[in-house]
Amino acid sequence: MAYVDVLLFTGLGSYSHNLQAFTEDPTYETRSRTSGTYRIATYLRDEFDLNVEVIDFMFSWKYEELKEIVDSRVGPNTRLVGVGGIFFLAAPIIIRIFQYIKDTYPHVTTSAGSQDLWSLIKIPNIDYYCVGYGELGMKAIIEGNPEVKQWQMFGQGPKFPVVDCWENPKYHAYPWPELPIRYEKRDFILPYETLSMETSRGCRFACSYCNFPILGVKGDYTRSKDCFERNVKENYDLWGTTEYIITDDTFNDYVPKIEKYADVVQDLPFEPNFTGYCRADLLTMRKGDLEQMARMRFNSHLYGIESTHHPSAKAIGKGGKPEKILNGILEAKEYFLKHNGFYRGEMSFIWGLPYETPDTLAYTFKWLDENWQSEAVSMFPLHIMRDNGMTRPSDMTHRMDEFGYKVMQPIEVDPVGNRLDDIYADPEIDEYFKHRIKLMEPDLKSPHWQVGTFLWKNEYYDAITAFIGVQKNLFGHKRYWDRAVPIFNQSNWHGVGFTKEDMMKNFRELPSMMNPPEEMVRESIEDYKQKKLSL
Ligand code: B12
Ligand code: SF4
Repeated sequence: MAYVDVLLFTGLGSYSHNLQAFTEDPTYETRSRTSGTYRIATYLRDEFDLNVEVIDFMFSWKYEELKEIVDSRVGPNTRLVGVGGIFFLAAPIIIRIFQYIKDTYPHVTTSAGSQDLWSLIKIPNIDYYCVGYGELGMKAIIEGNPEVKQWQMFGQGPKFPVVDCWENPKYHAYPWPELPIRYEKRDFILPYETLSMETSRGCRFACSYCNFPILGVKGDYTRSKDCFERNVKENYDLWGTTEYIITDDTFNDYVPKIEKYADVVQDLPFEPNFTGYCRADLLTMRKGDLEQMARMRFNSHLYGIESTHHPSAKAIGKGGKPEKILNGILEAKEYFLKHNGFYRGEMSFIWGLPYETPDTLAYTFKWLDENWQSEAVSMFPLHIMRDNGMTRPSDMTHRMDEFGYKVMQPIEVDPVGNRLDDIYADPEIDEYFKHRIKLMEPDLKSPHWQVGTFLWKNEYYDAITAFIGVQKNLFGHKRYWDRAVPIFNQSNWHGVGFTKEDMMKNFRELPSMMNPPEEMVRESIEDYKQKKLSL
């Protein structure tokens, strides 16, 4: 028996994770690892010298298999079983396995961790819900003396013991120069997989719609050069890793930060590739960004453009003239292709910002269709989160009036009704998107709308028309075939063996839309599961 001190489950929910809210069937949409739970495992090993094992792809397991894992790992000395991740985690299979753990191994502490309580709260049988960057919260849980607040939904009903690492300064796990994530042989990392890592926690800016809790930071919040170098070299030596997602909310916040990692990368005996969020205004207008980013081989960029209409972008705190920025991005693309032979860009937009009209959005599509073919585009209807302790508010949450928004009651807005039927009937739209759009159709009775986000309305749009606009013009439109894989989704493709050359293709040239063919994901994850089960 391979008993462990701490057993942690994790997995990246995918769009079909909505399905997992109803069924226990395994899903095989993505084959990509996230970093947070591995980071907690590394921290616990370093801090307490514990035997900590991570079980990944948890939405792709069957209950009986997970039970086998639990029975073979949880012994008399096991201290904790946890679950963590970045999105909704309360799938029936997770709920059931924690019921089993509590019933069968009552001596074991249970914990669930994520950045938002929202993702966790529906999992019963958890002793501690840990919210935020969780290292110090987890340390206190292991030591048996965490500071807990008893949280109640709307101040009534059952109480949940929450270790709040956002609110409680004692548990602020930032700024930290050491943020290593070490994988182990029993993680079965494949050489072509993408791993995620952080280079800082916190963002220098404070955009009004953003609900990341560590904004407007001053001073050095970055990871040390040595820690970065050690981690990248170790991953290459042990697993052959060259592909990385940098998970910072803005990677290129200032030049010396990029420069210090570029110095490391330039001297490596191999060529890694980095992917992540960067501010396009800085990349295109600030001296040094482009050169240092290319030197670091930060070759895939996700730009939160949000709007091509200057008054809209300005209203939410995104500076710079959009026209100049867009042209600058095209120049950046040329620069990367010339110097590094690879570039992927994704522009992300929000529907429903102040001053945005159907005409300004039509201009956005015209520009994209003419200039941004075969690169990635994503669009989201504006979300204005509520401030009720379950989700994180933004500046906009508290100043909706000033931004021109009203809060509507469900009765005051037209439901989706049959307004998307033309997409569902269109033979030119891929089944994947029909399915995804259907799954995502706003259900105003759901907790998402009841307690998560506001049902907003401004002069031209409301939350529902913005949702419909996004689907009709992008994901449910035939122009999406000309788009490339969104930059973070590249990790799913690499995870089953697709190459960098493949990632230069658009969806007409790839075998499936958005994510790699499900059979390939299934085969790869099943292989991982078999290896785990036979340990
Ligand atoms: C990378 C990323 C993605 C990638 C993931 C790819 C990949 N292979 O990892 C993709 C593209 C899939 C993605 C998509 C989306 N994303 Co995203 N994404 C991120 C991002 C930038 C990094 C996540 C990360 O790795 N962070 C670094 C690690 C160290 O942090 P962490 O995972 O939170 O881990 C800490 C804690 O959670 C905790 N913890 C973790 N495990 C455990 C376990 C235990 C037991 C305990 C106690 C604690 C604990 O401690 C960890 C260490 O401090 C975050 C922003 C951010 N900077 O975190 C947003 C973020 C997670 N995304 C977010 C959102 C909203 C989305 C989308 C919904 C966007 C959209 N509108 O479509 C989609 C959702 C897709 C879906 N499947 O449903 C929100 C989630 C908010 C929430 N919790 O509800 C975040 C936080 C961004 C934000 N500022 O709000 N995303
Ligand atoms: S949207 Fe990006 S740049 Fe703006 S505050 Fe949030 S993390 Fe920072």
